[in-house]
Formats: sequence, C-alpha cells, structure tokens
Amino acid sequence: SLDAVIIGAGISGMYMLHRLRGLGLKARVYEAGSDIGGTWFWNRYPGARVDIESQEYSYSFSEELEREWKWSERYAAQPEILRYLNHVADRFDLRPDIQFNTRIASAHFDETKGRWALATDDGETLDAKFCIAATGCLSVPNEPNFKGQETFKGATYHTGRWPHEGVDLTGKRVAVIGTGSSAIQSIPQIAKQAAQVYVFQRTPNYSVPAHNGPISPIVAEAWLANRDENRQLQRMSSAGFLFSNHREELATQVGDNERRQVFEERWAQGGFSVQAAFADLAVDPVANGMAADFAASKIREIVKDPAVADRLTPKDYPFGTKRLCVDTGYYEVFNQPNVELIDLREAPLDTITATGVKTAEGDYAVDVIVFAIGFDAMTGALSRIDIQGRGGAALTDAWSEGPKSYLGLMVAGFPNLFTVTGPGSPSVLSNMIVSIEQHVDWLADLMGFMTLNGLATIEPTADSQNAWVDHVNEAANHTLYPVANSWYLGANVPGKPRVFMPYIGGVGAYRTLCDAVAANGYMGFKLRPAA
Ligand code: NA7
Repeated sequence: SLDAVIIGAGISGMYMLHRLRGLGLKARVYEAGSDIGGTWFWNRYPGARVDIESQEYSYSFSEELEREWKWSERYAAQPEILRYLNHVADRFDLRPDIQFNTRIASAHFDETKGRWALATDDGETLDAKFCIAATGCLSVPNEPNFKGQETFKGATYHTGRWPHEGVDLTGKRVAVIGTGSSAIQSIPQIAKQAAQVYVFQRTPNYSVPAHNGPISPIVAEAWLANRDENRQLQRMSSAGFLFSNHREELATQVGDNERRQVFEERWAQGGFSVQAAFADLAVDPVANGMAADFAASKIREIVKDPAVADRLTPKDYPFGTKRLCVDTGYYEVFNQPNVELIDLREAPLDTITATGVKTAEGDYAVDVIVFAIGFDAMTGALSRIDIQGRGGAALTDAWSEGPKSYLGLMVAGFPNLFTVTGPGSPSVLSNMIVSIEQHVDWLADLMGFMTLNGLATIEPTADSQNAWVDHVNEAANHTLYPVANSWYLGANVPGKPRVFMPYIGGVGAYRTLCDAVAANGYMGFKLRPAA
C-alpha cells in the first residue's frame, strides 16, 4: 500500500516524489497528461517562455544537476524548459513511479482508517496515508464561452492547450482574444507568420521588455561561482529571484530626474526589474502613478499611431497589480501593417460567426481563433476533484467564500491533505520553483517526522486557519493589488468569490514563519498518534 499519492507530475510533483523516495516512503504520482512537465507540458504556444532568468528558474536541490545543465537563453523558452524537466525525470529515474494519462477524479478521507481513498477517472481505486495536491496554480484553462462559437468553421486553439505538433499559421488570418501574458508572448510570433492578426483586447496590460537573447556567460558563471550564497539569498528574498535587484528607496523621495533615470535603467535591463525599481510602487498610489506614467510614456515612444498607443495603455488599475507581462516585441508589433488592435471596451465582442469575430462595430473574417483567455487560477484544479474531508465535507463547500487554509499548506477538516503552492502561500507572486522547493521540503520533513514518531494525522486548527486567512487578507489590503480585477482575485471567472488568493508577505518572511511553526512542534496544527 502507498504512503503517499501525489497528484500531478509538474515541477512540484516530480520533486515531491524524489524527496519522499529519499525518506523511504512509498509514493506514486498520477498525471492527467501523457508526460511530465505540468505547465511546461501544456503551454506550447509560440513564444512561450519563462519571465525569470533561466539560472534562477531551475531546481536548487541538487548541485550536480545545477552544474551540469547549461541554459541557452536568458529567459528559457518552453521547449528548453521541458527538455530540462525531462532530463531531471531521467536523471532521478522518476518515471517508474508516475502513472500518466490518469486523472484523479475523487479523494475522500476515510476517518476510520485515517487514510485517503482515491479514484481515478478510469475507475482504479487506491488509498494512501498522505494526499499531495501538486496540481498547479494555472493548470485549468478557462473554457471559451462566446455566443456562436460552435458555428465557427475555422480552427480554434487555446494557448494553454496548444497542439504538440505545432500550428502552421503561414498566410492565415488570425484572431487572438485576450491580452494577458500568453497573448503578449505569442502575438509577435504569430504576426511573423500570419497574413493578418486581429488582437481583441478587453483590458490592456502593462508589459516590460525581456531583452531576451543568448544567456550571458558572465551571468551564468557568476551564478555558479556563488551558487550556495545565491540560492540562500533567493530563498530569503521577497519574490524568490535576485536579478530584479530590489531597491529600498522610495519613488516619492527622489527627484524627477533621478526617478526617470532609475526607470530608464531598469527598462533597459528588462523584466521584473522595473517593478522592483522602488519599494513603494505596490503600496503608494502616488509612487505607483509615477511608474504608470513612465510605462505609458514608453508605450507612446514605441507605438507610432497615438490612438493605438492610447488604447494599449492601462488606465483603470495600478501598475503591476495585474500580473506584469514581460515581452519580446509586443508593443512594436502594433507598428506592423498586418496587426490590428480591436478595443472591446469601445465595441464589445458580440458573437463568433461561421467566418470570424463580430463586435458591436465590425466583422473580422478569420481562419483561426486563438483563445488566450487564461485560467481558473489557484483553485481551479482542486475544485475539479471531488475532495471530501472529515464528515464527508466537500472542499468546494469549505471554500465557497474563497479558499481558506493555514499557511497555504493545509485546510482545516482535511487531515493529511497537502496543497503545494496552494492559495494562501506566496506561489504565483514569486519564482514558482523557489516556492515549490520550499513547500515540498517543508512537507517532506513533516511526513518524515510523522513517520518516525508514529503519528497518524495532521490538520490545522480552525483558529490557526482563521488567523492565517486574516493575515493573508491584511497583507493584501496593505497593497494596491486588490484594486485590480485580476485572476489573483478570481475576477476573471464569473461567479468566483473575490478574494486575494496568494500571500503577498514575501517568500523569505513566509519561509521564516513556516520554519518557526515546524520548530515549535508544528504550532497551529493538531497531530494525532496512530490509534
Ligand atoms: P490572463 O493573464 O488571465 O489573460 C487572459 C486575457 O484574456 C486577459 O486579457 C483577459 O481580459 C482576456 N479575456 C478573458 N476572457 C475574455 C473574454 N470573455 N472576452 C475577452 N477577453 C477575455 O491569462 P494568460 O494565459 O495570458 O496568463 C496567465 C498567467 O500565466 C500569467 O500571468 C503568467 O503567470 C503565466 P481581462 O483582463 O480579464 O479583461
């Protein structure tokens, strides 16, 4: 019989399997896809790449692994990341304990046995002491739900489920619906092939240039030369990466020239360094407005048609409070004659017809529609599994007003169920791999501790959970983030409760807290011995 079932063979599930094996526990991974990789298995749209520098977006648990793998680009593209993850799977011989093409349909806690009883979608049943949801934060794509979409005669694709064999868009007329990260990365690539691209924008996003290219040998060598120190700094940093070079100065306390110069330097450096330019951008509306003005000036500089530049400029939410995008030639693409921006705020999307997309003002004939409409973030994967805890209580009921957890790791009433990078943890506000390793290590240590000490179950107390939920909300409300209609709040899914889901207190502070909880005998949790 199994000690642990791990749901998902992405970056979390793979490392969890490796750690549990190291503890001598019998674990098995169930994965809906046909291979490992999670996010990087599914998101194969043109231009898909990581927004964090490659050397920082990699596992740190094995120094040998880190030293033998050489990244080719500053920001690795999806195929290279998937090759890396395959290398990890092979190097640590993970595949024998992963069952592919298998979706976990239900997980019920059996109170008499103190174990989880699970069923797969093809009817296999299994049981395990521990159930680990390594199901990802952005793994359930939003299904398109446009009037008339079933009548469309051309091909449709979702960026989050891009065909493995790729799509040849040469000479095609393409509609892209959505302007989030996936759209912003893919549109410049699509526009290289397509005859015509119509970009349907509901909300403009802020985007900063990646300045991608071959990885600098100086950066790669310096990273490895100080590897241990760099990894430690990453773990204790606010967002789990170092290249953004977070500054403590306040935007409101420097002169106009200096502020502009800092923003310019960071725009030239690229990526999230713009967001880390000053310490008050996420909390002070005045400081934030300065960053917003700078970004708007950059859009005007790049985009030749002032009317298009204006439509591309966000106006109704603070800079960086919807996930900042990192692009390669996004604003520039609107200077190409074959790219047209359609502002759905001016003329809402009306229907999809047999031949294209119709708004209140125009009819756009296309051969292909690309839905870049995002995900049911953070809770999507968990809410699609029939999860029942003590007394047959459903997780979806426990979370009907938004996700509640203690430390983003566990939910009261659901013993021995662990959520890796779950809502209530830094997760999507951080370098995911750093946060994943922290969660997996903490949980593996816990499972090892329980096994050594003959402990049967662990669960958070209702009090500790309530206090954590309050703290997560307080932390968010201290910032400007809750102002924006973002997927951080579930605002992109109709009917989803509006709750800021990730913990914004910072990766380092959060780690320190989790470590203190463990050091104090798993404070806030109830541990019970075997009957
Ligand atoms: P996002 O960031 O959620 O973007 C989805 C986009 O699709 C966004 O611009 C939405 O506009 C738009 N959208 C969604 N539904 C519709 C409808 N019905 N009509 C028109 N436009 C719509 O998803 P991504 O895949 O780009 O990125 C997700 C994350 O993956 C990213 O942040 C990284 O962390 C990696 P809205 O803003 O809701 O008005």
